[in-house]
Amino acid sequence: MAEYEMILTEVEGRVAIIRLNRPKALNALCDQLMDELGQALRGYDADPGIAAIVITGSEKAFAAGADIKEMQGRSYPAIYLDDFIGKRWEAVTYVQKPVIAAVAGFALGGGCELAMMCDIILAGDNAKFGQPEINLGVIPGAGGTQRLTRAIGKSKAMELILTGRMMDAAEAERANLVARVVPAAEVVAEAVKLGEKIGTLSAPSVAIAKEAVNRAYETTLAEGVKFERRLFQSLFATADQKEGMAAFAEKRKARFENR
Ligand code: CO8
Repeated sequence: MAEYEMILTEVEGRVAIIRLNRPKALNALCDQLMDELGQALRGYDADPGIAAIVITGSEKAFAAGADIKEMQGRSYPAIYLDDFIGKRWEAVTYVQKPVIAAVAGFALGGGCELAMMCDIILAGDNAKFGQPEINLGVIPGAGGTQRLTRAIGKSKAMELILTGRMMDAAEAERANLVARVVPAAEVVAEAVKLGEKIGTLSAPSVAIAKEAVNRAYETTLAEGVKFERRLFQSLFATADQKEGMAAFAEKRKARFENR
């Protein structure tokens, strides 16, 4: 197992938990932390013993954004030419397995953007989401203007992004940014439970379902529906489809073998 300084990793059953761990900086997402996160994600994605990945922070902060102090002095040519900065932030979007963000406390700026790159957001009841970059003389730079707008709609996204206002967990649930709100102390356990539930199902179906849902963001309805139909048809090549449907007909629990 790799040695990390800014994240903690553990495995519960078939669920990997990656905990962002820079408590003194409210988990500000500096380059090293994002590199370690990417490395851990790639490792768990390739590990057949892992069914789902949970990303979390502390009870005070999921992450208070990109590291402002690290960014502060960068020049335009330097930040433009270092395209790796952008690539480093995209690691979550390349993971095939389900990634669940368990958010307690602040999820601001890049922290909110990181949560939105995950497949499901579970919020602790103390969670606060926002894109406060406008207060720093910039705008969101890791997908916030795009993913927040798709998640909660234009008017509310504009209000949050143009003013930097934070939204609490209840408002985030009403706005459909998060799947569910649970007590903050239980958010990781709930996310693990969710990951374990997904882990009992057929891994090819889960990965393909994730791919199909994500396609909804990228294409027209007609193309998306066609894409879904092809993926649906392709699942009839799996043993898990035969097992799943036989188990239903025989009134027993399916035993998926992920093939
Ligand atoms: N970066 C660096 N340090 C931070 C950050 C941050 N984003 N957030 C908090 N810290 C540090 C503080 O400087 C402080 O450090 P120190 O003790 O050394 O002074 C420590 O964490 C604790 O913070 P506070 O004392 O401020 O704690 P409070 O409880 O008073 O306030 C807040 C909590 C409201 C969360 C406050 O810390 C805050 O406003 N933080 C900044 C939030 C913010 O503006 N986030 C957006 C950052 S910009 C961004 O995310 C752009 C992403 C684009 C990425 C593009 C890549 C291609």
